[in-house]
This record gives sequence, structure tokens and C-alpha cells, in this order.
Amino acid sequence: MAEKEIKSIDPATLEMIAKATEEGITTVFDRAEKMKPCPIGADGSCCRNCAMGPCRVPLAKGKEETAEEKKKRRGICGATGETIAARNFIRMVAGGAAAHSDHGRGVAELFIAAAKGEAPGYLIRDEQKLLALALEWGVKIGDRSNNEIAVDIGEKALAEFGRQEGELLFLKRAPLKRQELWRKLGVAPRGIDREIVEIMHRTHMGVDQDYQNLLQQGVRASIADGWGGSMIATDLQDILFGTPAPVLSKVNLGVLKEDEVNIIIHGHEPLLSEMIVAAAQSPEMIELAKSKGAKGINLAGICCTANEILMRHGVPLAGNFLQQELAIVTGAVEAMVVDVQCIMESLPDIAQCYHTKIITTSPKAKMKGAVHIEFDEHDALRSAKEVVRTAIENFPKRGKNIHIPQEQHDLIAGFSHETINYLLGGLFRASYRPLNDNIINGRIRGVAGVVGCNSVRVTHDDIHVTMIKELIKNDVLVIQTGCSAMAAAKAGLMVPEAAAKYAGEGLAEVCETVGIPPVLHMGSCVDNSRILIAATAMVKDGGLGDDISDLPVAGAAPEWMSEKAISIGQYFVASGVYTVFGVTWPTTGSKEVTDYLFKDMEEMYGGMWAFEPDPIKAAHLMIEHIDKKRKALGIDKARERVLYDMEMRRELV
Ligand code: BF8
Ligand code: SF4
Repeated sequence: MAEKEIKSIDPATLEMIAKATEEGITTVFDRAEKMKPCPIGADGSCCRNCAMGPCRVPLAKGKEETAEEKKKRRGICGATGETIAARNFIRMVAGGAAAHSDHGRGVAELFIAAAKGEAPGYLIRDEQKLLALALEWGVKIGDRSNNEIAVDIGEKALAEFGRQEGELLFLKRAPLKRQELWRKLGVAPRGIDREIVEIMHRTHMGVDQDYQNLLQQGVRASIADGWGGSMIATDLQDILFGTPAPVLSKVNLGVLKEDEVNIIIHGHEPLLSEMIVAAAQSPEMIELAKSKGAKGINLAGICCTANEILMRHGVPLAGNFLQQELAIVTGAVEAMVVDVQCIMESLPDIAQCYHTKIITTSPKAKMKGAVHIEFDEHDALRSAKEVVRTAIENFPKRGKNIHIPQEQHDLIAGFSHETINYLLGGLFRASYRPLNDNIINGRIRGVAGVVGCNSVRVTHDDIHVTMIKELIKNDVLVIQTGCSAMAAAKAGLMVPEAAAKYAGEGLAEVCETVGIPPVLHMGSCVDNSRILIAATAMVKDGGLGDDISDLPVAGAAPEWMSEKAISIGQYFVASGVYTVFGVTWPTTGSKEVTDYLFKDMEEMYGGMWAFEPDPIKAAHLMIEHIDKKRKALGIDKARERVLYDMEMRRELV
């Protein structure tokens, strides 16, 4: 890992880090300086799966290991460096897949309750998507009501988690060739929970001792995430809350308002936040806010909850993962409402220095020092109003040390798979045809999914933004989710004007004609499933091969840090996508394990992992892969012929 020179490229972040330092507040940026990563653990060479250890089996650096040394490099139970690295790696997959899938389960439960009329306030908002899913899953439509159909769909979705045999229903969405490959390699997941539990079993002391066999189970559980838990979360959320359509909003800490009650929604599940949006708009709450001296109620989001309510309601984004503490440091946040995942335990401590209330809402995620207002889905509006009221009542308690950075940018979000389809093909001939055509004729070189976290181990946002700029400059259309999307939005890349400013000539022309930015925001991290669907739609539209692995596409998580990112990366690889990670790589302690992931998987899945912390080099690895795929498809010459005469301009899109 290279030493970073500055903490962030984002002026608002730097401004708030300075304010925190001045006020004697410790943040993640300070803690990272004191706590260096353990080099043995970082390489995947530390096992603490039983109480005879922890056992450390580091690979000696800078020299080739002899067979004799390798034989001796074992844990107390005899576990080899390979087994230990593979076990650690797939336990990360299990953690990530569990997080996404438990989110999906929660959505399915609420979905059923809503359809049964047991969760007042929630309605089926996207009837078309409900009926499409009913057809896909063989749920009877006839003259049944939407709610009757939805009960059956919700129950089928919920059963996917506990399914014991057969395979997940959504696998059938993948290109046929991919499905057959998964079956042939024995990685078609049976049930979502089952694959995750099996990882925990197989990595227990003394069970699976074949690193290839272990890694294959990691693949199976990751597919259960991307084509299972995450896809269920996205689909059912769309039906329940509406499928996103393009929406204009703003991003960065400058969206906080000095004269309004600021409520930040942080975490991942949109179940409660959807209701908070409704509660904050209610006349009763606005009146109450005014009675306390505020001009209104201002909602803003952090992390993936932010992406969810941005995509569907245009609620502005306050910032990404590394900005959560800094939002409180503004002194202007009345309440930060959290649910699950990516929430720093330091928040209540920092909040103590201001008036901010940290409100936990999930029985799964409580925090010492926070107020707990449990989200009751059967009476959600009441829970939401209680949260909003708590924030409003806190407004008069603001201190004097308020400073909101001015920094904010416009962005357009809401690019669901359906939206891209309509935008490109029109409502009556919705298709990916124009995208495929523009890839085939070379105006668009390929498509890259740039996703994932922030890591404090690298300069905040820098790796994302540098990589994305390099990709679009080279005519690669970028699609995004998660904290990475917010980094690009803050850098002004998610507005249509960014095409002329940053994109290569071919990509810029297409973006200008369609009226889209060169970087498309597709949602939260569970919405990476939208990218799988988009890739499959490209395959099905024809002309670009017959599997995802034939497409000129690549993926990256350049500032990753979470276990969820590893699960996502693994299901992209298993789906046939070349996937580059930055920052650090968690299996460098075993050459065999790393080679298996970086080389053997390409032979097996057509997609593979790669590691490159330098964002420009990583972008070029992706471009090289895209060019390799273009060549295999026989469309590599097209780019050379792109001259943009008037006739070509006219026929564009
Ligand atoms: O699920 S990108 S830091 S917020 S893990 Fe977390 Fe990573 Fe952000 Fe969203 Ni995803
Ligand atoms: Fe050590 Fe084996 Fe126990 Fe791991 S499982 S801690 S390698 S003895």
C-alpha cells in the first residue's frame, strides 16, 4: 500500500477534518494513523478459528519459498497457508453475503406484511414490475388483486433464503450459457442461508482442507448474494417503493441547512427511511419544526440508505462512508438515524461534543450512547414520526460551533436497469440495442462498473475519481453504485455536461444525443444486482456474444474495505466479469490461493480477480480487458474507423 499524501480530494471533507482537529475531536482519519494494519492478518495468514491459536503463518517476503519451508508453514492443527488464506477469504464472502441477504430477507418480510395489509403506509408502487415478476415466477395473476399476487411473490422470495435443494429462482435470469456453467462447476446455489452456513461449517477447525474446494464454496455463496439476496432486495424494494427514474439532486455536506432541522439517514435499509421521508413532509411535523424556530426539515443521507432515497425521492446525499463523522462535526445535525451496516461506533462519542442525537432503529444494531427508537413495520409512520420529532425537539439545543461547508454539486441519479432501457430505446421499444450498436460501432469502447466503499488507507475519493476520469476519457461508459457513486457525483461527473468536459469523443457524442451523464448512478450496493441484469440484457440484445464473459465490460472497487465488497467482487467474477480491486489484497499470504483467484478463475468463469492500487494502471487493465473482448468479438477495427462525419452523426442512436 502506497503512503497517501493527503487525506481526501474533497474540499468539504478536508474542511471538516480541520474543524474536528481544532475542536479536539478524533475521527477515523486520526485513528488510522495510530493503527497500522497487522501485516500478517492483512495477507490472510492469521487463523483464529480455534482456541489453540491464533496461528500466524506469514509468507517470507522477497524470496522464493522452498518446498521444505512451505511444508513447515502450518498452523498448530496442521492447516497450511493455503487453507488459512482460503478460509479467511471465504469467511469474508460469508459476512458480505449475509449482510446483503439479511437485508433482502427484511424486505421480503415487510413486503408480505404490506401485501397482507399488516403494514399500514406501505403500498405496491410498481404494478408493472410486480406483474412481470409474477409471470417470471409462475405466480397466478388472473383476476387476483395486486396484494394477493404480492403475498405469493413475497412468500416465494422468503423461501429462497431457507431453500434446501434445487437452485435459486433468479439464476434463470442469467444468460443460458452462464447457468449451464454454474451447474457444471457445481456452484449453482441451493438456498441463500444454506450456502452461507456451509462456509461457516467448512471453515471451522478441521473441516475442508482443500483451498480450491473452499474457494468454490465462496463462489457459490457469492452467487447466492448477487443473484439471490441482493437481487431480491432490489426487486422487492422497487415494487414496494417504486423503480427509480432519473432525478436531479445534490451531493456533499453543503446540502445541510443552517436554518432547518437537519436529519441524516445513514445505513442501508430503506424500509424506515421511506417512512421518514413521508413523516418529514407531513404538515404536523413541519409546523412543529417552525414552532421550534426552524424554517423547515431537511433530510440528507449517508452511505447506501442515502442512495436508496436519492434514487427514489431525490433526497440529497450528505456524503459517503468516510464523511459520516464529519457530518456531525458541522454542528448542524439534529439527528443521525442509523439502521445497519457501515456505521462507525465512534458516532455517539463525537455526537456528545455537539447536540446531535444518534438514533438506532434496528434490533440487530444497537449502540452504546445512542437513543434507540425501534422501527416497528406494523406501525412505521409512528416510528418515523417519533424519530423526526426527536430531531425537531433537539433543534433549539444547537451549540455555537456550527460550520457547514459550502461545497455541493448537482447530480442526476435514478438509472435503474428499466430507466436505461427506456432512455436508450424509448418507451415502446425499450431495449439495449442502441447501447450495443454504439459499442459495436466503437463510439463506446465498453462499460465499466465502478463500485464500492471508501477506505481510510488511501486518499478519500481520489482513487475512484481518478479511475473514472481515465475510463470515460477512453470512451468507457461508467455505471456506479455505493460510496463510489457519491465520490463521482461530488467530483461533478454525474451531470450531462460532464460528457463534453471529461469523456472521449465517441462517448461524449452518445451521451449528448441521449442526454445522459457519462457516469450513471444505479443505486446502493444491493443494487449491484441491477448491473448483473443490465449486463444480461446486453447479452440478450445480441451482437456482443452469448455470455456476460463475452461482453467488453469490466468491474472495479478501487477503495474497497468491507466484506460486502468481497462478496460483490466474487459474484461479478463468477458471472464472467474481470474485476479489479485496489487498496490491499487479502490473500497475498498464499501464492496458490491468489493464483487461483487471479488466473484459474478466468479459465473457469471467464471472469477473474485482479489487484492494482494505482487507479490509472487499474483503469488501463480494465481497458485492456475490454479491448481483448472487442477483438474476440471481431469489433476491434470499428473504433479505428470512427470518424464522425455528418452521416454518422445523423444515424447516432
Ligand atoms: O453497502 S460502498 S462503505 S455504504 S459497503 Fe459501506 Fe462500502 Fe459504502 Fe453501502 Ni457498500
Ligand atoms: Fe491454529 Fe488450526 Fe486453530 Fe487455526 S484452526 S487457530 S490454524 S490450530
